[in-house]
Amino acid sequence: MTTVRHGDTAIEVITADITTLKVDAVVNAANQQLKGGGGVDGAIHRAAGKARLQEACRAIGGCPTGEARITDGFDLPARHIVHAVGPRWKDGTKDEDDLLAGAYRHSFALAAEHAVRSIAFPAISTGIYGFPKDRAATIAVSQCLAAADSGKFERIVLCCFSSEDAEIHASALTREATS
Ligand code: AR6
Repeated sequence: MTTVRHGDTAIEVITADITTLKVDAVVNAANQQLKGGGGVDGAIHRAAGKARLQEACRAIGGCPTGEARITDGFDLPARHIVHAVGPRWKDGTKDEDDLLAGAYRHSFALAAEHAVRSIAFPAISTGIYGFPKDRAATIAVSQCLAAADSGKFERIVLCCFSSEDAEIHASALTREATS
């Protein structure tokens, strides 16, 4: 685990299954339809309880790429799920960077509105959506540092699913936090 303190916020990089984390909110790498899918989305839907989470998502209706929506956490240890829709990677000229930054920024804004003090993110867009991992990690870390500057969060967790991903995020975090 790598932890960097930034103001009053601890930013951590860990390797874990995000569905097990005891934080106020976990972020889901969702799709525009909020319908559930594979990857971390499937894991979150299974662990939260498919029927109730799907019903809550259906009531919301959908979410544009680069934004986020919030539901209850249902059977998760987390109180809330923030459903963030990252971009599909195309060639880097289709606004992918800004859309990914937007997914993080909207997630933090929604979380703050719901008095969330601790929040965990998966590496949005870097699985099925194919966003290059280093580039995505730099964007994720920049948004975490900006959110830490707001003073609204005690703990921000970048929850990686492999030690290789954790190394990528840890080096982005130490680099960006000291630059
Ligand atoms: N805990 C933490 N991270 C995980 C977990 C888990 N349980 N499972 C996977 N990851 P992906 P995307 C990591 O593909 O690229 C879905 O079908 C995974 O290793 O889940 O944003 C949605 O419905 C990777 O690092 O999300 C969308 O259609 C990261 O989570 C689409 O996939 C994100 O990979 C979204 O694709």
